[in-house]
Amino acid sequence: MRLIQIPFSHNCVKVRRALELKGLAYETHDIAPMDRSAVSRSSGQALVPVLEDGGAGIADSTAILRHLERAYPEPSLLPDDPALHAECWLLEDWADRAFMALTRRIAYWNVLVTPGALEQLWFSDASALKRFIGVRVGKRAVTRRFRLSAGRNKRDEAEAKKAAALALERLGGRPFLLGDRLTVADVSLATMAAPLIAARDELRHDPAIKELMAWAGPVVGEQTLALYGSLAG
Ligand SMILES: N[C@@H](CCC(=O)N[C@@H](CS)C(=O)NCC(=O)O)C(=O)O
Repeated sequence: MRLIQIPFSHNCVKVRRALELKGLAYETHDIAPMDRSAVSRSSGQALVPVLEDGGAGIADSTAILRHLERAYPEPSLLPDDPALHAECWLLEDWADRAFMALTRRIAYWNVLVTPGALEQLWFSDASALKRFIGVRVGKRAVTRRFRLSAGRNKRDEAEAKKAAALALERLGGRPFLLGDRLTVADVSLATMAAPLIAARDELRHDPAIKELMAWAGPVVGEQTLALYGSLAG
């Protein structure tokens, strides 16, 4: 199995966590964020993650998790009670919709306004010249692609506080969203919320965000925490 990915992409973190929790062996092929040729060749579209598992590359993190549950059912990342499976996928989807694009914008905004952060994230291995040009082109591309602005960030931060409070209400102090073990819903919520670790101090210190990050930490793992944490500036 081969995962085509950008290591810090939260959709890729989501798939890596599912592969690890299922104990599946896999290789990774890391792409540069601005070169999507390997992704297109494998899956006919441009977004990561893409999982190659025999046939054509499978795109979309949720489609990949569904594939893994079908092809490698044990250990299961679904609740024991089959009656809860649909609810589990519903929560998995809610976590994606509520947090995915939102936390990416928030984290990228903080990266853009923190000196040196984009260099570290995208160009840590590049030559000085490549880094100099790449950062300028990259900043413009990210700002346009995700329509980033100070006003948008302000609205996003308010939305993140609301979404985090809702997630905590659903968790209700329990360790899992559903049943008594970790499921795809928890994996999705934790990984989609995780980029908030790289948000501005004021947002990170919001009580709901803090509590959600404390819950998400063990689910996303130390490496991801450290990676996002190092971008916080
Ligand atoms: N629904 C897809 C979203 C994939 C996605 O947005 N991937 C991001 C990386 S986190 C990407 O490749 N973005 C490039 C772009 O949007 O231009 C999934 O769940 O995998």
